[in-house]
Amino acid sequence: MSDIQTTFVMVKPDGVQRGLVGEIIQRFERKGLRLVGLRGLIPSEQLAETHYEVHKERPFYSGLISFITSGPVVAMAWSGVDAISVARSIIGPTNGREAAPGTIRGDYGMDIGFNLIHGSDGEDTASSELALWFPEGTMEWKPDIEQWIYE
Ligand code: DAT
Ligand code: MG
Repeated sequence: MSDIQTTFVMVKPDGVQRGLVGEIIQRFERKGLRLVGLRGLIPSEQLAETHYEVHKERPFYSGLISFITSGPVVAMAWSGVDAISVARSIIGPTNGREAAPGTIRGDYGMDIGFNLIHGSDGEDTASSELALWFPEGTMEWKPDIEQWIYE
């Protein structure tokens, strides 16, 4: 077993407001990913701006920052083999109308901005986002059931 990664996933304010936190967590758990961090918070402007710094020049940036800071989010860290791409495939593409059924955005989303959930898009963003949202680190543990997840 190789390439264990940890990725940052966040249920956005629309997902929390719509009562989808449990449903979303369940999809990651059932897939076999390991929950190593979980935190609920209303993000500060500074946190949101750092998180979305790469989009600073985009026309949707200020709307994105007001959306993300508008209410509670649930920040999570998930580990597993290739966890970054596995999480992105559970989440689906950015626009909910284009995302395939079976993905979170495809099953619950109709919009590009209100798209319920964030997932890191690569190793560099995963490590910077984890450091940003989990400054005290994540949980080191190995579930007993993992002997039945990976051969
Ligand atoms: P993703 O969240 O799929 O990685 P992204 O990194 O390109 O997508 O964009 C970050 C977020 O910004 C995205 O989840 C929703 C918002 N966003 C992206 N493109 C947008 C657009 N054209 N109009 C409005 N919001 C947009
Ligand atoms: Mg992105």
